Amino acid sequence: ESMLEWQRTGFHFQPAKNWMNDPNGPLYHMGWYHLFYQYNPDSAVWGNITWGHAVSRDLVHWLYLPIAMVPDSWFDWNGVWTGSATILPDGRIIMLYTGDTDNYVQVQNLAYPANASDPLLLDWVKYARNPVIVPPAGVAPKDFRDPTTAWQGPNGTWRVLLGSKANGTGIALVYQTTDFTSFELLDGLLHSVAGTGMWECVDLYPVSTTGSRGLDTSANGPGVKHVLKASLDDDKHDYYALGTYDPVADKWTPDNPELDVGIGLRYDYGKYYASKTFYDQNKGRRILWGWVGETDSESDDLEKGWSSVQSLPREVIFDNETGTNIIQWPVKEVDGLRLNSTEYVNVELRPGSVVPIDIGSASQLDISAEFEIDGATIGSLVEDMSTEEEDYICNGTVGGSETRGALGPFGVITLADESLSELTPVYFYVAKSNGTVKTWFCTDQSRSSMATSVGRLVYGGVVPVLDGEKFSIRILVDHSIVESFAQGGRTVITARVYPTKAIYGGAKLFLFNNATDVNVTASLKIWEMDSAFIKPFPLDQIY
Ligand code: DQQ
Repeated sequence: ESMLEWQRTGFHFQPAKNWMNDPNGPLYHMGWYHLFYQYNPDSAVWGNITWGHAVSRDLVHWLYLPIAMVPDSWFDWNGVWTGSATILPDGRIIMLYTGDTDNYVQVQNLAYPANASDPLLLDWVKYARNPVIVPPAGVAPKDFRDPTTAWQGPNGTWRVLLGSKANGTGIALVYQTTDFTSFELLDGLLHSVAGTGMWECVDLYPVSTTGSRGLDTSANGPGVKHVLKASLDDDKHDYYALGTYDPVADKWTPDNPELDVGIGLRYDYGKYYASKTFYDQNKGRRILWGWVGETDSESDDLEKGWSSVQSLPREVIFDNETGTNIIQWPVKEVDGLRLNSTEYVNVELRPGSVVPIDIGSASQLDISAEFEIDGATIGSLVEDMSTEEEDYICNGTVGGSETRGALGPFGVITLADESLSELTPVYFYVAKSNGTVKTWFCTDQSRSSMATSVGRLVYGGVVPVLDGEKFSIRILVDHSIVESFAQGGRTVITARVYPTKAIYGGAKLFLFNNATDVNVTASLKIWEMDSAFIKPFPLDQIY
């Protein structure tokens, strides 16, 4: 057993061994959630990409199935790359994926279940006349990939998107089909943003502005906005924007051009990429999966024998309160792993204080915390505050938890050892600028590990805090991953951290307030989390 064994997670999806990257073709079918994923069955580094496959009743406990698709045809000889599922109104399942051909051309292929009445969808058939889409004129053969779930336009035909780039501009091309075997490229583009480079894993889906239910991918009309997401190959982050999709012109227009795709909001300000949503027709919600890679070294991954986890599946809805962002929240089934809880009410955090929260082992937790600054509201704080901190930002090497300002940072210290030689703080920092306040939500990895060659970045993004709201965080701690949601999921940060001492029973939890001018009061509830069952499906006992 590797010394690094403790880094395996308790309730995040990961294969038993070897390399994983993007989530692929998630869907719900006959009582089972299916997750496919980019998987190298031979090694803990990227290569020889197949589609790994696992199923779950509840999105929490998973059973591995045999690999669904391997590179065995000229049209995917160098890899069965990322793709998406579409469930047709008659129940048929369509899988479209990118194949890297024997000649290193990125083409789009069709696959479907050999037996659609098999709840496990064990066998997949690749359409004999693949590919169904090849790079069109003007698109480079290595810049054309990751078909989306299809949606139906008003004329009844189906549309899918593909991502690409043209002279440094990220673009989404729209194809139209009736049968999923022949496709027509529509004129113009769904959307493009200059300077954002190659768009991988684009996603387009409707969200309701009038309710909290998820929408099937073809939904449109009044009370609907569309999220467009692209994974930027150049900076390896997933960016989204809210906008309007015109299904006749096949154009998407951002609500706010200054927050367009790739230059505005991110799904996650930490380690998170190549995400994909699907509509869960079982529970009427839209669920987001994302790939959380490693930030240690490749040799560490080879020693561990595995690399990457999937984020917790998150439900996505439109934020009716701000109107400017989506909300992401772990699916409620995750709450089923909560074991014993401990509650703390009104813990006083004076400027410069660190307060231990004695809950025993802090390596598998669900933490729900609320903070108040001197009992004040955001509105009154702006009035009272004299200092201007318009330059504050937590990102890269700046704005770590030791950077002190009038109203921040304050928050939770996760995965710390007793002496605080290792620690991963998750916190707010309230900065006044031009008569308004900007609240930053941050995770500081700079002191998270005594190990060498691990990532030490500070992650952060701005989070909307409305007048009258407290500052709230939910943090899921799972050995080597800290997934944090601010203000009910308006801003999210996922960190991979590799402590050497803050492991198992050596992992502790603290609260801290490093603001210079204010007292902060914290109330929190902490659950110890059970591990999920993630193991092979006992196929031999059934078939
Ligand atoms: N990963 C796949 C590609 C996709 C990239 C290859 C994103 O299809 O563009 O493993 O991580």
